[in-house]
Amino acid sequence: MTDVYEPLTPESLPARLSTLESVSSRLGTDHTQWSVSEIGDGNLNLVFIVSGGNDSVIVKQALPYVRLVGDSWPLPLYRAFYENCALTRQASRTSNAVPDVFHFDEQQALIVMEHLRPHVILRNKLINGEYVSGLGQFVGKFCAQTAFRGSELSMSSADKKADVGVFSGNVEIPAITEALVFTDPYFDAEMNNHNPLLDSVVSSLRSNVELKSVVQRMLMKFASNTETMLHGDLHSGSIMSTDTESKVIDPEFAQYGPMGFDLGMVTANFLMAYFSQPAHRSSDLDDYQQWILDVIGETFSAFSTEFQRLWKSERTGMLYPTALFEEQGHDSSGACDSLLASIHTDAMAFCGIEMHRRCLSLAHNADFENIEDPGARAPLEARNLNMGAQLILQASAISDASLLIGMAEDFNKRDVL
Ligand code: SR1
Ligand code: MG
Repeated sequence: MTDVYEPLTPESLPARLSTLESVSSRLGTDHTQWSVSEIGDGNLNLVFIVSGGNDSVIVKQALPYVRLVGDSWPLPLYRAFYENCALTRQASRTSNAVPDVFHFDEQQALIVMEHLRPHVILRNKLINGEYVSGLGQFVGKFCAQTAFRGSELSMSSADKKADVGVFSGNVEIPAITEALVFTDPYFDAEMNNHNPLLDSVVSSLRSNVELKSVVQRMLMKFASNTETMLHGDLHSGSIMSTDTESKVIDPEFAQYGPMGFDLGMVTANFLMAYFSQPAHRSSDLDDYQQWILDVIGETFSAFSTEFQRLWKSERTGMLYPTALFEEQGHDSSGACDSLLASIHTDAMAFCGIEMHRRCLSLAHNADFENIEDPGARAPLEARNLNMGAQLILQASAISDASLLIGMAEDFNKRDVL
């Protein structure tokens, strides 16, 4: 492959990747027999499925700009390096939860990885009303394992600080989140868009100084608090599922940040799936919405259970050392519960912020956007926006998942517009 970065095309890909043993050993050595389709429907990258023989791989290549916007918004290719770092770390911190990486080419900003089959993007399953067994358990465990094992609860201080150093070179990707998630939703930023029927709700959110202050406080935590390596963009488009198995993909927004961030983001996406359901189905609406709420409950329960298990069995880092607790005959479970409570509070506020940005900022989600009639969409988005505000403003009062679920049920009945 040439040294100079060049975006792949379906036509150029087979010849350009033909010398990679990790690919030809799977697809066959005659690259003229491979077939390629570009399937990237995300906001940033090229993604190809390459098939040959009885096998297939995914080839993901970064573009030097934001695909969603075009070359007026340049974005460094080095983000592929961080995605590869994140995939490697997640693979070692979880079991069977992320795709295998077969090859990484830094120059070409390209990762060849396992083609997850027959998995599909979870967001599409949620829009279609499909059930995924074990989803909450999987997500909660993934968040707990990555949060715990990427922190100084588990890692040595030197290793963790060195890794924070590695990720500190990544500036532009966190800057996207800092702007699109935490800042733009709360003023009339250039790239924003929202349903005009929501004007009154949006104007009330944007004039709430207390709300903006809390969101900026959460941004400060996000930007300055290096508790653990985050996935950084854990929404239902970053999870692929069959009816019985799920995997997490796309960690290109990985950075060090607060432990409650991924948990809050993914919960927001479950809640948006929940609020958007009345426009996607009628006959089984109640059952399906209840299932989504059950998934949220299971996610939080699995997070706590796994975190507490790791606390007891893998607390080998600098923080809360056993020398200070167990070896003194002191029970540390209260310290663990108190840490879990503060993670939960952060997660509630991050959840509310993500619920806002997906209706107000640049990158909306299909749960709402697929509802073509703005008049049908607006009341559902308004429930979502108003619950988001309450989560941000009352984060510490929503001290367990049952309160969160009760709040969602309450907002789901409200006629806001
Ligand atoms: C310009 S990138 C917009 C969004 O896409 C990614 O998936 C992240 O969620 C980002 O905020
Ligand atoms: Mg993504």
